Amino acid sequence: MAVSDHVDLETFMAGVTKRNPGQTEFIQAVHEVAQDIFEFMQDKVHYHEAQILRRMAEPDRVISFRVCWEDDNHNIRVQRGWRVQNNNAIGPYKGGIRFHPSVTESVLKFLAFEQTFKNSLTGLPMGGGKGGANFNPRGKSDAEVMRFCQSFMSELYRHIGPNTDVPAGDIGVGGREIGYMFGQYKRLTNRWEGVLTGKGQEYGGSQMRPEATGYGAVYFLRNMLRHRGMDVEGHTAVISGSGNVATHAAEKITQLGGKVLTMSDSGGFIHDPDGIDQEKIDWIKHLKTVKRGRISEYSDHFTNASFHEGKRPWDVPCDLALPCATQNELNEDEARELVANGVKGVSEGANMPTTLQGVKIFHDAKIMYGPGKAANAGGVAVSGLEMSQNSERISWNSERLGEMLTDLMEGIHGKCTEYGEQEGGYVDYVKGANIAGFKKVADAMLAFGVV
Ligand code: NDP
Ligand code: 2IT
Repeated sequence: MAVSDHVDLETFMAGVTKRNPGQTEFIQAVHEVAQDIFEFMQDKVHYHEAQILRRMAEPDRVISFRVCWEDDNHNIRVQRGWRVQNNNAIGPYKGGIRFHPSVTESVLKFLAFEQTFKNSLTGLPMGGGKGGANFNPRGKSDAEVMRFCQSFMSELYRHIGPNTDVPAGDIGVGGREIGYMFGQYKRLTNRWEGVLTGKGQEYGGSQMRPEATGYGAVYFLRNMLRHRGMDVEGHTAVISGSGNVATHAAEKITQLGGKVLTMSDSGGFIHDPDGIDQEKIDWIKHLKTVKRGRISEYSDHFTNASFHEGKRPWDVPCDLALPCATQNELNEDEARELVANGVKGVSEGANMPTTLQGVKIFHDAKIMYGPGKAANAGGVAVSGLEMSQNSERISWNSERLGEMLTDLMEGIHGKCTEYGEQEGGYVDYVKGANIAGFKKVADAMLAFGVV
């Protein structure tokens, strides 16, 4: 069959849209990838014939289940849980679990799809998956969170395993939740095995895993800057979010001599013109993980800072921007504002935080823009190393893991430049990440025939 007989991008996307009605986030994520892959596949008839992209955009399976739990007032509560197993061509399904009221099947399908490319980019043998529930941990007691996690795992445990599917944390799922879920898995199966990553250090967790996503996003940013003869030192950074990724990104920016100006949560952002140094970052970590408070409390404590209720931080002038909260948190107008204020580099700690139109603004302005699937891959990469350590029944030290993380991020940057470097030296990191991530999975799928 001639290449010209195959569907074009528009027809392909019309099919995706028709088959996934109302799933806007999933359609957005597929669209972003398909734009680059259709260009890449133009002269590669075997990918078209094998319908590779169509198969990647159809999850291997979507498991949906009821999660019942009892709150502290003895009310029976019902949530919906999911695990989306997108693709296991190159390794067991791997990807986080998100507990947030905004979780839908569309959100988890987009995340599992993105994860497939991200995990491929790491070079480690991991397929793509994602899970979660529309459960809001905010304001819940530890006992309520424990009961929810146990109930969630009472169904999930049938679908996962160290060689099948290895979940980890994401929004609303940190060390506490992983502990409760691992405990329940172990109780149900009577097996101690590396079925989750992001575990505590006492029970098989890896050094550097808590830091890996945020640190990795800054290493990726540093790689982009160095590629253009610049560095992090002396630059100001605007960061959104105040969770695991945001606080560790802030920590690494500070360690490398940059100055962090903002952090946020869903209530608004704080702006500290003096810079958010290590002591203040430690204060935020305590606020968020121990007190489980709100970022607005920062400006009550550090009185030089201001709190901007209901706002996002993108109009604060900066050299570097790191969206580290959630999807579609940086739109076209905000991208334009960042460019107008002279932003040099954008590195996405979050998954798909910039809208498609926002990405276009960055590209048109030739801003260094590292998409989440490349920039935040350090987290899942160290998860992959946690799996290796669990299999070997050994623990590596943080120095070794820190070096491996910097090497992994450099490797991902190299793959992006290999496929994304344009005439004149500008690197289209989206294209580079999409093509490099696609190629490995696609070639594995070709090897398997029609399955
Ligand atoms: P956390 O739960 O630790 O923190 C999430 C942060 O984002 C909180 O400050 C939260 O504020 C904020 N946030 C969440 N949802 C929204 C929203 N709808 N609007 C505004 N703010 C919001 O999660 P992580 O730090 O782990 O995850 C942050 C991002 O990084 C996500 O996109 C995740 O997918 C991505 N990521 C995480 C990895 C990891 O290893 N943890 C790996 C790779 C990517 P609030 O408390 O008000 O909800
Ligand atoms: O989006 C992500 O890469 C994560 N939430 C981490 C996944 C993992 O398996 O560590």
